[in-house]
Amino acid sequence: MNDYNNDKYLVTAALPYANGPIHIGHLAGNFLPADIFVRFLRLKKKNVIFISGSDEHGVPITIKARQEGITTQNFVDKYHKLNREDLLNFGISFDIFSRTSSENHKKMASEFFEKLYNDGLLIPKESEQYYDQQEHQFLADRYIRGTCPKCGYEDAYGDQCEKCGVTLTPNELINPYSALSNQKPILKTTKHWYLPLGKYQDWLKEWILENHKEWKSNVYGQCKSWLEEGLQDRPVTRDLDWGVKLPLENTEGKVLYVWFDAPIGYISFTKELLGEKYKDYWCDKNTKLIHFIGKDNIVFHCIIFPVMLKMHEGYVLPNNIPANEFMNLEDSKISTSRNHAVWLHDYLGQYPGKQDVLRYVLTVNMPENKDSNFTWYDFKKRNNNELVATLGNFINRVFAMLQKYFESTVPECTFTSEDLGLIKDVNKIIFEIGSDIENFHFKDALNKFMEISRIGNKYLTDQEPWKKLKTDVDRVKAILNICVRLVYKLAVTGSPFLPFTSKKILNAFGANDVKFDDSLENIDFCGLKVNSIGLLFEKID
Ligand code: B3M
Ligand code: ZN
Repeated sequence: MNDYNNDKYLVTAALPYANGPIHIGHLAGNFLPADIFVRFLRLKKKNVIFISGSDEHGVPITIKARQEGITTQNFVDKYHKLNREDLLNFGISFDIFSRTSSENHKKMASEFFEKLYNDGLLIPKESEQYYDQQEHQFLADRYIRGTCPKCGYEDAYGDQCEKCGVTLTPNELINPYSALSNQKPILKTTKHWYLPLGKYQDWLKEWILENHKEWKSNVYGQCKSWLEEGLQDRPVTRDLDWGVKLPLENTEGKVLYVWFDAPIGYISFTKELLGEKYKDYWCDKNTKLIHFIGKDNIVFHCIIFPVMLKMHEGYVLPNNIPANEFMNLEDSKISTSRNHAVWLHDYLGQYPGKQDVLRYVLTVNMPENKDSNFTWYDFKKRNNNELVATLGNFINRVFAMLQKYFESTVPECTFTSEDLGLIKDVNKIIFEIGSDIENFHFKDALNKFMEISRIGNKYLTDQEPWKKLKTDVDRVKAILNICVRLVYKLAVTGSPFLPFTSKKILNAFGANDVKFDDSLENIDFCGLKVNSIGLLFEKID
């Protein structure tokens, strides 16, 4: 057997923070591309698993829980449940969607840290950091406010002044105060463990800049500029009481930094899914590890996590990290705090059963190479002109004629050379759709998919079967036979994008085990009586 047959895909979607509901930006940037890719691989009968879950640690979660007046655990329980349901409702076909507050995860993250520690790879350093005496806790940079040394703005953050944009460190602020208690913080010595990123700089340069030139240009470009600027060592522990406790003596009140434990979630969730067989994926060089993420996560997935994996040894490194840019809403940035977002559960409340419409519009506008924009105007227009008038129209026309002329039974026929030409053209398009998806060009793939329904509509219009019923019924048989094949292929090829619609169509054929690669001339439904499908899409005003 050659290597190709041993290929295994381990696909991950970035773990959403369990601190608010999921919106269209999460779907368009992260979950949809991952889901389309995975569904495609399954159609190609590849060995693939799809992993994600909630990211439940980090300072912001503790602050928000406090604001809501509930325990941090109750807070993440609430959003984990909600987000999981929302994503499953939209057909995101995870093999597992777990969570980082689980004991399984904490154990693996803690052992991961322990191994690096025992191998002497982490660097301990003492430093002075701001401490809030009233709240009894060290303050993350974002929670220290004060006067900007550059422009005098009084409410600058410890990491950046929002007014003049300068980047800061907390001790540069004049008159610092705690955002938790409004009190003046004191400086206190604390010890943390650092990842020696600088030591891996040359290795990273070779691994990414030399060996992964095929990565998307937005990803490659960001890595290049990080690597050219030079990497600083990064602390992977924090003073906090929420997170994965350190497996070391006398470290009470310290936990792993959220960005250290979260990516280990990809491994721990795989283990939760497969038991010891998780090693078949994580520890086998034939595995293609692919991380779907948004652009703000590039450095963590392309630089920090690979360094962690390399230091740990025994695990595969990511093969590709096809990060997306951001999706805006009505021309301005999606913002949870300003409530400027389309939340998935709100959408389903307003448009029940219309998951595929949103999946379609988000994919057509996917921020693959630059930021993109979602508008309700475009949503309605695409629904009405593309899903209803083009795709739905073709499929419903074919089913209606089949019922009217042949009692819903697919007729036997012989093809003309023109028919065979059409079959050849469509096979070519389907092949291209496959390679577009393999190369993460989801928008192109979806546009080509729609092209098939345009071809189908045009074929019907040109052939006018309704005029030939009395004079040349054999011809009508051939036309409908071809159209039925097209409908079936649309259902198969479209299933990664529009899984709900595709399922309705495939049910009409009684088909369940479908393959991407069946070519049009080989699928033959002669004599099959198809069930009715109902209306696939409806106009939205
Ligand atoms: N939770 C950040 C985010 O949602 C973070 C991703 C973790 S992936 C390991 O943007
Ligand atoms: Zn300033």
